[in-house]
Amino acid sequence: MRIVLLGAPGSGKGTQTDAIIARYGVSTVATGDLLRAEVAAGTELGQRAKPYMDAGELVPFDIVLGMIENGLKTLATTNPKGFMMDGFPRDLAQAEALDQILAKINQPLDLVLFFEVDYEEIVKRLLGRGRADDNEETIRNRLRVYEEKTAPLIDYYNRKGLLRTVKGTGTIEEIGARIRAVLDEIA
Ligand code: B4P
Repeated sequence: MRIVLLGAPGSGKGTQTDAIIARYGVSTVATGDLLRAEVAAGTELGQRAKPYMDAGELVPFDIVLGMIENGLKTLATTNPKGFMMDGFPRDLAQAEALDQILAKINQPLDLVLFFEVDYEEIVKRLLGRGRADDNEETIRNRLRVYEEKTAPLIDYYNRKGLLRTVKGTGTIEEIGARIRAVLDEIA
């Protein structure tokens, strides 16, 4: 299974990944987690990424791509059960880069799972979480950036016939059941 989790920041992608990994045995790459690890370790890459993350902006393409390219190739070829991308791609340039990498290794995506959640619910969730980049101003900017750069991917993947939408509100278990209903079809 080769899938992408798509949705606004705070739509619950990260929350559902453990259950997906446990059920389907896929490997995962979460760009937000990788970036936060670089920041915490104080690497040069992390120092470059931090101001963008604190402002709720996308980290520049070269940083993200450099970070995931090798990981993605390894991931896509070493685990026969497949992979799940969380937080990547985030804009059209990243989506096209992902298509190219996967075409080169002949591992096309099976589907893109879109988490549909309205923005007021997201603001409530993220203010409750309290991560360093979860203050209201940064959250609102992340949603603006999402609307402008990431939301066009809904149409991009819909036109490719890959998009499957899951309602992302309700309990974590209810959402998990909706996800299983979609992913069991391709497992
Ligand atoms: P991410 O790490 O990807 O974003 P996130 O806010 O953690 O989103 P996620 O959807 O995973 O939310 P979660 O499950 O945790 O990105 C952070 C930053 O990294 C970006 O702003 C950007 O700067 C940078 N970045 C990352 N990838 C990049 C890329 N490819 N290119 C450039 N820059 C990139 O859920 C959020 C909260 O909701 C949690 O508190 C959770 O407990 C709660 N929640 C989840 N499900 C719920 C439910 N059903 N009901 C109630 N609460 C729920």
